[in-house]
Amino acid sequence: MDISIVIPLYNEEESLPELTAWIKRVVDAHEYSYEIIMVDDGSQDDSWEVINELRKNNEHIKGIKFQRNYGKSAALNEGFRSALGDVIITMDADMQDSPDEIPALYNMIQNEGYDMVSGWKKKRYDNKLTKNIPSKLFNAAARKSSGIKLHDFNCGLKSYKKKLVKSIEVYGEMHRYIPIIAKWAGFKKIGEKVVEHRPRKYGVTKFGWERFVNGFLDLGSIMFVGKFGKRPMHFFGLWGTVAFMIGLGIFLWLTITKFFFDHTGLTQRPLFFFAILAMIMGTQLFLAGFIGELIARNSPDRNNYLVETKTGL
Ligand SMILES: Nc1nc2c(ncn2[C@@H]2O[C@H](COP(=O)(O)OP(=O)(O)O)[C@@H](O)[C@H]2O)c(=O)[nH]1
Ligand SMILES: [Mg+2]
Repeated sequence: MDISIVIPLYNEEESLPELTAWIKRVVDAHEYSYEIIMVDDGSQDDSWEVINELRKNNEHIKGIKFQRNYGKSAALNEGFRSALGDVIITMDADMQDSPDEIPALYNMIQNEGYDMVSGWKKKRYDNKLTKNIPSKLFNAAARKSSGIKLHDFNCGLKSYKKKLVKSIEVYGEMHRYIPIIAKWAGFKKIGEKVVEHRPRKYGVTKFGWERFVNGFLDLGSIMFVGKFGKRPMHFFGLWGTVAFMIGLGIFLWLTITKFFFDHTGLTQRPLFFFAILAMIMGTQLFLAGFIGELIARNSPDRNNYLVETKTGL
C-alpha cells in the first residue's frame, strides 16, 4: 500500500464527509493505493456514526474509536500502530489542512529520501493572540533546544517513512515534538514544506493558549529523556557532585577561617547556610541519579536500539 492517512479527530462530525471526499479525489487522481485511518478520540457528537456511514461507500476508510478522550498523541500513536502504507501522512480532521498537499508530501518521502516532512503553515488562519504569537515563541524554543530547523513543529500535516512511525512512541502531549522524538531515534533527514492553511469551516478549536504551558513543560521532559533517559546518573551525578563539592569547599573554608583568622562563630555567617544547603542538594541529586539508574536498568527499553542495516549476519 502506498499511503496511510491518519486523522486524529475529536468532535468533527460536520467536516468528515467533505474531507474524505476531497482526499479520495486527490489520491484517485494519482492512482495511489491508500487507507484513511480515522481515530475518534471519544467524541461526544456523531463522528463515529459518520465514519461508519462513510465506510459503507469507501472501504479504504477505517476507524478506531477510543472509549474516552485520551488526547491527540494517543490517537496518533494508535493510528501509527495500525498503518499499513509505505508512507504515513497525518492530517487534521477540520479541513484546515489541504489534501492537495498529499502528492508532494508523498514524493518527498518516497523519491527524495526524507525520513519525515513537516508542514509549515506559513500563512496561518487562526486567532493571532491565542495561537499565532504563542506558537512563534514555542517554535523558537523548540528550534533552539533541539537544533532542528523547523518553523512549525506542531503542524498537523506531516508525512513519514513507515519505519519511522513504527519505531517511535507518541504519548502524553508529545505530538508537538514528533520531529524531536524522530531525531532522537536516529532519523536525520527531516524536511519542511510550506503548506496551505485554511480557516476552520465547521466546529471549534480544541487547543487554546493553556495548552502552550504544558507544551513548554513537555519540551523540557523530552529533551531530558532523549539525552539522559538511558543514563540518568550522567546528569544527576554530575550536578550532584558539583553542588556537594561547592558546599564542602565553602564549609572547609569557613572552618579554617574560624580557627585561624577571625573568631566569628561558624553559624553566624550566612555562607554557612549556603554551604549546608549545597551539600544537602548535592546528596539529593546524587540519590536521584542512583534511583534513576535503578529504574533505567529495569526498563524494558534499556536495550532498545534501532538497527539501520546489518552486513554478514
Ligand atoms: N484524537 C484527538 N484529536 C483531537 C483532540 N483535540 C483535537 N483533536 C484533533 O486535532 C486536530 C487539530 O485540532 P484543532 O482543534 O483544529 O486545533 P487547531 O487547528 O490548532 O485550532 C483536529 O483534527 C481535531 O479534531 C483530542 O483530544 N484527541
Ligand atoms: Mg484546526
